[in-house]
Amino acid sequence: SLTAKDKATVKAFWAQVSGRAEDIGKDALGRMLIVYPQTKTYFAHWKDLGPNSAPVKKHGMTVMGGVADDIGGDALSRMVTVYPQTKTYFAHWKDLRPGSAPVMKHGKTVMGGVADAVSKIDDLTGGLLSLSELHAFTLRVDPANFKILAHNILVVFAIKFPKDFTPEVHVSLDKFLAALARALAEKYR
Ligand code: ZNH
Repeated sequence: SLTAKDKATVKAFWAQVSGRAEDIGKDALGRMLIVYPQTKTYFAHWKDLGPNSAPVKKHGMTVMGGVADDIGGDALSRMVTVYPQTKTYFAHWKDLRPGSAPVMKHGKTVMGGVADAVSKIDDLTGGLLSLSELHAFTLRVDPANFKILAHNILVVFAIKFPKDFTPEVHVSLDKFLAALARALAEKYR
């Protein structure tokens, strides 16, 4: 089960990867407005367009939040491609190719669920009961698929964050995603 050290490692990794995307977004937006002043016209309704102003930081975070969401889209794209049996659950979508709009959108939803789970790491079973209920009774997803998705999320982390995804982080995230899968499977029994 997840040790205190695993929990700390998962939280730190999460803070780093999500936080770093946001930092990059803030800096990039601040720079754009200075180096290409014509871009300011779109943001004329903001009171302060300085590189460290609140609206610039906030919108930079929004922009890069979208990039962080790509992790989920990439993981889901990979899952339906590498494990085609997982496609059956998404047969109602028109386009299941890697990177397609519905796949990327749902990847974002799933990563929202994972982010929520990080915040509930001390009580995953209790925290995710209604999501488990949804998967068990409404969506009827075979819980074996939770492991497959977890594997794909790990692969995408390894690709996107090769430096931060050390073997130690790998172990803790693997345990966390397994615990998340068990929590999602709770209502199946
Ligand atoms: Zn899931 C949905 C999460 C896994 C399938 N999901 C969903 C949602 C969420 C989630 C949040 C939304 C809900 C509402 O709406 O309310 N998932 C999740 C998570 C995980 C998962 C966190 C792990 C990690 N899923 C999964 C899998 C599968 C699935 C593995 C299969 C394969 N989901 C699903 C579906 C849905 C969902 C089918 C529905 C979609 C639509 O809408 O169409």
